[in-house]
Amino acid sequence: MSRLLVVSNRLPVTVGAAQGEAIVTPSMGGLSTGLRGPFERSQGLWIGWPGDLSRLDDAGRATAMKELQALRTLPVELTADELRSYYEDFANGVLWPVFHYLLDRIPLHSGGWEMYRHVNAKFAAAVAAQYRPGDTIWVHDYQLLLLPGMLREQLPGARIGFFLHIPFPASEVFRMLPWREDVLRGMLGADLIGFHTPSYARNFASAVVRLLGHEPVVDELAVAGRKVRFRAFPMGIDTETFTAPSPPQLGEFQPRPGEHLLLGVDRLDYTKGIRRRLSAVERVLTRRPDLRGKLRMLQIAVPSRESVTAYQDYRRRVEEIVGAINGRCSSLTDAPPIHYMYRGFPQEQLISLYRAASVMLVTPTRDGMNLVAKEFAAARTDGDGVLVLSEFAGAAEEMPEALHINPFDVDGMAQAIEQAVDMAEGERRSRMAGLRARVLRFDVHRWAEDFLAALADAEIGAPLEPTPLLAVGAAAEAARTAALEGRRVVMLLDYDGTLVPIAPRPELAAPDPELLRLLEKLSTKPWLSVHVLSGRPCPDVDRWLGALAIGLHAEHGMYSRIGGEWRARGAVPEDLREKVLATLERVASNTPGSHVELKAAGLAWHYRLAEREQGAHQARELRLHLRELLVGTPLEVLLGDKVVEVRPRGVHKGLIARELIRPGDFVICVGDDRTDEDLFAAAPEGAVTVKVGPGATVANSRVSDVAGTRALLRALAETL
Ligand code: ADQ
Repeated sequence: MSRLLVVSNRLPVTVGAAQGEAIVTPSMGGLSTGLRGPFERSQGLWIGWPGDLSRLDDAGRATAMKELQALRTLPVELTADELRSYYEDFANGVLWPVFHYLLDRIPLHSGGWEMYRHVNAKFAAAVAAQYRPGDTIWVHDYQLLLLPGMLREQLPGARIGFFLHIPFPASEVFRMLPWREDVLRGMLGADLIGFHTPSYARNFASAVVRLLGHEPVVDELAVAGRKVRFRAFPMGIDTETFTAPSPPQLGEFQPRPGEHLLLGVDRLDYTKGIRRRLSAVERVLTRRPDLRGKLRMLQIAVPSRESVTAYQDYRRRVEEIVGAINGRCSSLTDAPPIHYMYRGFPQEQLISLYRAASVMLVTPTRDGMNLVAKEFAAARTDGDGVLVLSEFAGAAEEMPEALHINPFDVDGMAQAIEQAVDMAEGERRSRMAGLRARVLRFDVHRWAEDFLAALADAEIGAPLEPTPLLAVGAAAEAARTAALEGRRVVMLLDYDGTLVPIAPRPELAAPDPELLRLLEKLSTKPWLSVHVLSGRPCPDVDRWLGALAIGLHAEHGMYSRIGGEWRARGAVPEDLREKVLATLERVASNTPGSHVELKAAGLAWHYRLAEREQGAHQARELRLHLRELLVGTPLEVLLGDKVVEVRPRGVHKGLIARELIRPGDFVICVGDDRTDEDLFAAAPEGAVTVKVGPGATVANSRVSDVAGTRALLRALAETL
């Protein structure tokens, strides 16, 4: 089994000091519980920040390090400056609010980016130093978004997974981030990217296509010749802990007969919707005098990020609202309805409270998943209790039996609380049964196994055998030898992107004098047969290259001119042409920046200048629509680089190549896009096939751009 290297901002340990002695205790969060199995089985290593060790003296430090090592954890120590800038200012001050849609919380001067990058690089160095070939690296969360990309550079062949524990926002929101492209590139260093819900995965795909132009196919992206998969892996909880029987530890919170306990359990965070929740409870008390004295709300808030100003402010405002509501709703006969506690609770007490509550209120304005909702359901071994759940928590997508609320609609939330309190036992039990079945089945162990299994299946990082660069001199020499042996040398060349650079508008890609001179010179060699195979219509090819004595092929081979007149291989029947044209024109008018091209034998819709996501989306829809329209006709749909084409079936560059090549020929094929792959596939054994630019290919060599093709032409022109 592959050794697991887990990387997270924080190590799952607490380093304390008692009587000058360092004590390291494992802290059992959801993540470490879920990973325990694979971590132990693979003798893994956990890399992360151990907390502040500055209070320890030298001896204490040495003990702490030894204990950390015994737990197979590797500390990445951070200075106070690094921590403040990377963790507080950037991760929690900028990324956290943006990813939770809280745009008004983004500071005017968002500092910390440089330090964020620096600390991510520090983590990368720590991981790279531990890495052994065959290891599996699993990076966690928004503090380390750049880490997968940095690791990919240092360890091209490593198996890297990344999981985001918070939402991935809509691309409209994500693109407000000034460092958005760097963040995406960082994430794309992974082989597998996991999110809590399918909608976060969709948001991510949309950001990638809009900002970087990589078009996803279902759950996969092609990035610099690598495959990156992305999909939802909804995180679960350790159900065993929450279902185990335990004696109630409720003290004065034991509900009296006829009393309803409403419960809120959160990290004190402004995304958790605590203030609106409390207002909703007040509204219930005002609207329903019959519930006064029978409704108690217990709000537990565990301290979090206390050194961040926004959290200090939020705490003050929560405490103010608790005071205000209690002031308004208490009387000599009725105790204050809201009990608020600002501290962490031992898990057994939390479980007792989950079991005693009539209604659990989980009302975040945004939450990646929210495990409290799942813990509540798991703890209800009695099958009773009602969950009121925000539709903006990731958990809502998996928990349809909860009462869903919009946390911004305080009135609606109050109605849901009333509905929960009044709900008949039968309905409560049937809803809870549905919730529990799913929570118990998809627990945190299953989550970790599913992710790691998908990561084990992923095609690893860098392509194992990258296409080698073309050795121009050797290729020219091989051609010369073949010619001396009396063999014919056949060159099949694509035009746009191969002989000339891609131009923003098709009419701007005319050949330059150097290219014409080279082709001219090659055309005079008796042992050489040169052909240009283009996707362009005849008039373009004829106007630009018609004066040369070489073979010309337009519209991917629909038209050919070999030493005489242009000859057609087929045409689109008139009635179909009209139908297809109407469809393409409708799409073009709905997609600014795109246009329809009428070719002699086909029709094409180009979208290179359209907004990327819309272009890609329309291309997908158009392809599906056209395929349906063209079933049973002699036409087919062809996808090129930012173009969708309709043309007679079966005519492609590969077909032309097979017509042109005779046994014994020495063949050279050069091309840059998808249609040229047919050409490469048709080339005989021993041929020199050259892909221009990046991307997957069946060609046996590669040049990086048009200059590479020109170098080959020059070498051949000069060789003989
Ligand atoms: P959090 O924002 O911390 O996690 P959540 O998923 O609810 O949110 O997890 C909170 C955990 O803290 C729960 O296990 C809960 O029991 C515990 N807890 C809360 N209040 C407590 C208290 N007073 N005392 C003791 N324990 C308390 C982030 C994301 C979430 C995502 C998780 C996991 O923000 O959306 O679900 O990571 O990926």
